[in-house]
Amino acid sequence: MKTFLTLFVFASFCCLTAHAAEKPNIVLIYTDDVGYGDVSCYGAQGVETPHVDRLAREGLRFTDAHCSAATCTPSRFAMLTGSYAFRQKGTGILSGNAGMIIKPGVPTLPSLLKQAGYATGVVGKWHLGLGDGNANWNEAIKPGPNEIGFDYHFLIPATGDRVPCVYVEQDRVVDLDPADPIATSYGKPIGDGPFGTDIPEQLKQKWSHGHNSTIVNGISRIGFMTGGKKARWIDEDMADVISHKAVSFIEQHQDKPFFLYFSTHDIHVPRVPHSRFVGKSTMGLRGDAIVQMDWCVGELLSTLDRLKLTDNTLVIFSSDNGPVLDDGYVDMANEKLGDHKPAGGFRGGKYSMFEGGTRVPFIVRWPGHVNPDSKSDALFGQVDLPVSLATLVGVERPEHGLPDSHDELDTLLGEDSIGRSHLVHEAGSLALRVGKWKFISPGSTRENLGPWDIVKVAEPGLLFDLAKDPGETNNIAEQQPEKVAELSKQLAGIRAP
Ligand code: NG6
Ligand code: CA
Repeated sequence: MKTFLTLFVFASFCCLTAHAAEKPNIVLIYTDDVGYGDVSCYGAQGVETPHVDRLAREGLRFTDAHCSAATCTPSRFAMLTGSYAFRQKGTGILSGNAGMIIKPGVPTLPSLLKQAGYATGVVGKWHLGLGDGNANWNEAIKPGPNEIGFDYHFLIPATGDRVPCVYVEQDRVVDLDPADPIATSYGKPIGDGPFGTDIPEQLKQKWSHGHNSTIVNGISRIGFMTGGKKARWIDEDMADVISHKAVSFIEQHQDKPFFLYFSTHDIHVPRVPHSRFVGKSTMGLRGDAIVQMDWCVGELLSTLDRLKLTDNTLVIFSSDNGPVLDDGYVDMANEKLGDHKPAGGFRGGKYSMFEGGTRVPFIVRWPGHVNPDSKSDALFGQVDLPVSLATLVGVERPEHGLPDSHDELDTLLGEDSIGRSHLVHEAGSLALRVGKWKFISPGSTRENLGPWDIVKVAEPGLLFDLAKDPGETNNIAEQQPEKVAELSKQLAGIRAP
């Protein structure tokens, strides 16, 4: 009996300590349009990213991890809901006045962590819509992040290049003067102008395609807005503003487990870094924006160090889609590229079904739990984060929701070198990865990094053996009709509700 009791006490103690260790703080750093090759630890040329490199040196660097889609909105939707975006209509790139596409009540990454007692916050780019589809920017804008599991938010509502160019904190536009109300339009022009179309030569940064409507801070945007003059952001200060908010969130919640989803504006267009970063790369503004993004990472890491939270914080670094060069502004991204390979040598980038569209940097640091300076070639999808992190913190997968999120906690921590057996990539149509095989379904996709060429994908689709041909240069669909049929059938099965 005594031995049994001793064993019981010992076992309870072990469980308790193990349990405590399973509730690290979680900081998810999600960058925008950062390609596989855009940070030094993945081979960048012409720019240095010491803070991201520190994460890799102290953690696990994935070589085959993917965002869900080759654009922002569907990738973020999948990462937060554990559901591929193709399952829900209206999850493509959203306008700045779209309603929120994650329905309150659906289990999400933050709602699962909240169940485990986490304080949850999102700071930075949102682009999942706000309000009911007819947002009044002059009142509380609901539903928003707080209705789907976040306790706190400070947001760039859509993107840096879309109106409204204001921050939203806890459902309200920051610094809004009620005497100067905000209106937005994505159809008919509103406001007196001049617009980007009228005075392209007088703009701080000229537009190359789209982005020619309301001018804010000397830069014309997608969409029209009036009012909110005092509330409008200054692009050059954006990295400082959001890093400061993220640091405050960490400081305020240092005594309990917290989850911070820090979503940078960098390196999305318009690329207008603060003057202290200008010229800090050899690649012009796109490279300088990478330096600024890395600085933001450094701000968070040094805050964790200062508060002695580094050892008990799981940090994840990744990106929402592959790289792009000319994405609508004349910022010389192509001209100043030099030898740098934004997609790390993979084919395509943002908007593409080829690997460059979704294969992104993905780094996990958790001292004492993830081996430092290690590498994983396992197949991992960001769509797995909700269920994997729920498992980590001891929350069971709910009965409904998260249909595509697998428990890949062991992969995330570097214990499983294979990872997912299959993974879907979205970019208009769909692609399927199964082991070394990559099948791209018929449709069309983009080639190059802007300006683009369109590649028509004829029946029965494209097939690549990524083990032999990581650059997807040799389509072997004709030589392997059975494999194509098998993968096409498997994709149809996944696609079915
Ligand atoms: C495109 C924009 C592009 C970018 C993208 C969204 C034009 C011509 N292009 O429609 O600049 O804003 O949408 O990027 O307007 S994402 O990273 O948020 O998905
Ligand atoms: Ca993006």
